[in-house]
Amino acid sequence: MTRLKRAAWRCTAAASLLALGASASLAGERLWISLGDDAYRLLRAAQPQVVSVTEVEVPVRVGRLGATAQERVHVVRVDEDWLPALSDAVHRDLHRCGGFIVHDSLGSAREAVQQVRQRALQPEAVAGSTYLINQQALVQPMVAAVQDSLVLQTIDSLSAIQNRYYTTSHGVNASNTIAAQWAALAAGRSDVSVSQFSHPSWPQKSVILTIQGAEKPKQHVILGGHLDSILSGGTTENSRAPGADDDASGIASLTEALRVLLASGHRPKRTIQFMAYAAEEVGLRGSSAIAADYLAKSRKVTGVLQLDMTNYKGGTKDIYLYTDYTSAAQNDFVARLAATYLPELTVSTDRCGYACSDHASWFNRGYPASFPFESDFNHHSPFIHTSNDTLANSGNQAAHAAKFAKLAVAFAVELAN
Ligand code: IPO
Ligand code: ZN
Repeated sequence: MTRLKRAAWRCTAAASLLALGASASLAGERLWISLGDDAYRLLRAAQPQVVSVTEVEVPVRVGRLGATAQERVHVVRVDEDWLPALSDAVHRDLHRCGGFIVHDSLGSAREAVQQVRQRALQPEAVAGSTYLINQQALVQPMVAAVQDSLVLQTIDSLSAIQNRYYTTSHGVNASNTIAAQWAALAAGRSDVSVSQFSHPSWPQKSVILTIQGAEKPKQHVILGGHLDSILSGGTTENSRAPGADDDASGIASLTEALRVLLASGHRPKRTIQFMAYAAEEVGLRGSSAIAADYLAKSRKVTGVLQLDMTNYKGGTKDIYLYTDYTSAAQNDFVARLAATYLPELTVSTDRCGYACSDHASWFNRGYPASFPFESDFNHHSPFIHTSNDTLANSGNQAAHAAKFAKLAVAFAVELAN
């Protein structure tokens, strides 16, 4: 990573445009990506030769009353090296999530964005669940058993790793560490298995824990977060990217939900899977590969919950449900879960933009998805993608992330029964 590049990336939009220009010479891998309008206009400003080969209008939901806005999604070919700067510039300068999705080919990119549009236009299909809430006797004690101190421990241990980038040895070890931690929680349960999903074009594996359903094993309830971290400006073997909030917090919330669920001995009707995705920061690549695999195998998915950043309480409310690229009916269910099991908490909504996190990988393929988040868009952790995304900068607490662990266990048990 040249010193010039690092310097350029730390400045204003103009500089990041400059950085985009400057990096054109250093040809990384050429990739097909899809990205939202904001990111596309910024990219074009820096790389006028970049032209979208396909664009679609996607209606996105605003708020919980069904109002919609239009978002234009583009398919372009880019130099892999440009992506971190692009994502940061969109984030910093347009206050939108610099989301982009990496695709295997132009064909799959085109197909994916057409699907996004179709997906957004078709009426909500409620997949196998009536979204009834009737498991109080099971869920109440699990919610009460959630321990903030254990959530804190997981954030502390994961963020102590040098970085969890998808191509570094530390990133590979982080995946193995989470797989071992989850396997230890599942010890003695013959109905529970842990596997690592390999990705051919990079070394970091995704981790999948499966609790086999007792009655409807072919129907899957999926709870996920991403295990990788990134340092904006470019991440190498020795970069320091603690990612305490982005997204050690989400993995910690999931791990505590998993612990109380397994400790209860409960055997769900449907199969429940906990997933720690690789390579989210570089275009939702891990979750895209897994969701594409499920679609190719026509696997039934009853619902998906994404936890990406749960521990920085920047907003006035406790839980923010994001309404774009998520399912209105399932979001309503999640809001009712919070009202039922976490009545002391306040819930609101916001919008985030295209490819904001791994829920988009499932939603864009037609699966119901929800994304409860730590804050409204303008008040999320300002430290993400820096070496300052530490537990200390989240107040050395995990009380906020523990709220999402409780919501996760309620979501898993209610939807799986
Ligand atoms: C992110 C998620 C939601 C919102 I609102 C703002 C920012 C961060 C997400 N894009 C990311 O970088 N995850 O790793
Ligand atoms: Zn991130």
